[in-house]
Amino acid sequence: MQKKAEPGNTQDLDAIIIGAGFAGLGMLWRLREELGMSAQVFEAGDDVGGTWYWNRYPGARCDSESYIYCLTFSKELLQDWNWSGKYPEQPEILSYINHIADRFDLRRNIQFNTRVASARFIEETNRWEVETDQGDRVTAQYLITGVGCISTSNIPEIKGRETFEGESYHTGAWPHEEVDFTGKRVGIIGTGSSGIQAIPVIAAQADSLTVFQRTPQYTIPARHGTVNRKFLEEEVKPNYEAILDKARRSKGGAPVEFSERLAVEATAEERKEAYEAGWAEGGHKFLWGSFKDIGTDRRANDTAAEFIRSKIRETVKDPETAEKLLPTDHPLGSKRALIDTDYFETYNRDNVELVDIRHSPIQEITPEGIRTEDDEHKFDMIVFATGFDAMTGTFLKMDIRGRDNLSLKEKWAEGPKTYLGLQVSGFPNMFMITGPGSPSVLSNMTISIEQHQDYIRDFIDYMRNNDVETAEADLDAESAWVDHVNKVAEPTMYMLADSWYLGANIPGKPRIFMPYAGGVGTYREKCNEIADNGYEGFILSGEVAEKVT
Ligand code: N01
Repeated sequence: MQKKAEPGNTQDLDAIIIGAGFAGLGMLWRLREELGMSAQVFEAGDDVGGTWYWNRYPGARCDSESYIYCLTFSKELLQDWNWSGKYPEQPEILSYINHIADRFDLRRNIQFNTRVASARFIEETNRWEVETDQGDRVTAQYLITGVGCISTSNIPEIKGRETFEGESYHTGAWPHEEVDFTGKRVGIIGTGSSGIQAIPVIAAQADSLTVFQRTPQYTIPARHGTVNRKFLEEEVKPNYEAILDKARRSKGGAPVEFSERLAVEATAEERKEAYEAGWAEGGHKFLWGSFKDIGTDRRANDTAAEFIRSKIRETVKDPETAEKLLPTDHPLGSKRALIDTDYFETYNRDNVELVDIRHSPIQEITPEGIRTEDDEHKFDMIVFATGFDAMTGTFLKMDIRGRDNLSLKEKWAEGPKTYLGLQVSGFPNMFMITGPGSPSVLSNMTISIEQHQDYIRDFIDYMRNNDVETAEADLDAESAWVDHVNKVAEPTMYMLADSWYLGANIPGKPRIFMPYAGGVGTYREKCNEIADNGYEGFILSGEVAEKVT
């Protein structure tokens, strides 16, 4: 019988899972309950939650609507759980994840406060040997990563950073105790998804807030509020299966109908009407509900971008501040699409100042604050909303080695190479939940996570039923997939901005578009077709690729 999860483990298991967020928890349940396997989860935090355990900054919430941001493996859970907000807020998502862990008795196979330090594929036994920072040494046939795509926070190397004498926080590693901004002078660096959520909330509490902005953003009002109970009870719950089916076949993992109209064919009045309606309704519908060519035709994109700039000018009272907030150097949607609550309105507050660090770069952090080329700003607190070493950072912090002792770091030296974002050639029986090369961060994450969990479960089940000991991405299939991922991204707006999708936020990181931009529906079909063809592109049972780099 599998022992209870405790430090110092030396067990031999069927599977080791890294991470106890949505990905690791759903995987554990499937392997344990559906395949009857022994599985152990290692989790660095002291509780479940993953992304939602670490990202506790003020204003944190998900911008997939709550009714579709959920795990669906239990029909009862789907029916029982009641979200309170239109968009799920971080504390409620964390309660939801805790509820899942308790309801399905998942904690007994999770060892908390434990980081995987290394994972090595032992060719003699075809097993993975995993060592943790708590002295565990565990082996398993399968290694499954549920480490999240945006989980290694990035604090830029700014001169003097260590000298600051006040409090400082990164949004992605927020303390569990409440951070009180009352009466404080706060500086915040970064205006991505995290920054634009945190800024209005901090501004409402702090004595003063100074925002250091490098790239102005397009953001659309979320129009967040309480959930529409009638919609939930009468339209969603009785029809959950059909709604989920639509989400799974869609482009972004949400059950929505994209507009069929082209902005380039519409009149100026028609465009204005559509954009005004999208702005008033709020959320990402502004993009998918207005015109279908915003993401593909720069001329169409320019019309939507100009509309947002007009809204910024209209909202922000001080023309100089408004001008600094106008995004002009990248198309709409080329960085992560943003939705907000009172973001631009916040710049009308007397206690908020915007510093454009493109024109007055940060020179250093001093014991008392931040010095830019033009000014010295004194703070009690600095908040880094400066993002993550996304998609690959967390993998590369661990020493993962496949055949011939090849490290993942060497294998990915020029950027991540995967087959379907699920496997890496030379790393047999290692499966990644939402790895680079899958739609992951370009989709509603729970839909993508569960697609991978189901796929990995079915793959392992197939292996067990067919006496397959190892499954490993074929190098040619992997190269073809990497080429395909690049080709699909090439004509999109994503290639026209310096974003974390391209690794552009981390100095020295290879500039490669990491997620798959073909859409979750297309991707799912491709994965299913591969499974139907006997897991085409995977080498099954012992046949070994000659070259793995
Ligand atoms: O990080 P980001 P994030 N000096 O990388 C700036 C998900 N998420 O934590 O744009 C000065 O987007 C950087 O400037 P620039 C979501 O997928 C989802 O906000 O690179 N500034 C940018 O303004 C999201 O995309 C949700 O020029 C520096 C900011 O810091 C992802 O997480 C909520 C700098 C970083 O923005 C990451 O979002 C939150 C430097 N050296 C997060 N380095 C929801 O679902 C970076 N910046 C709602």
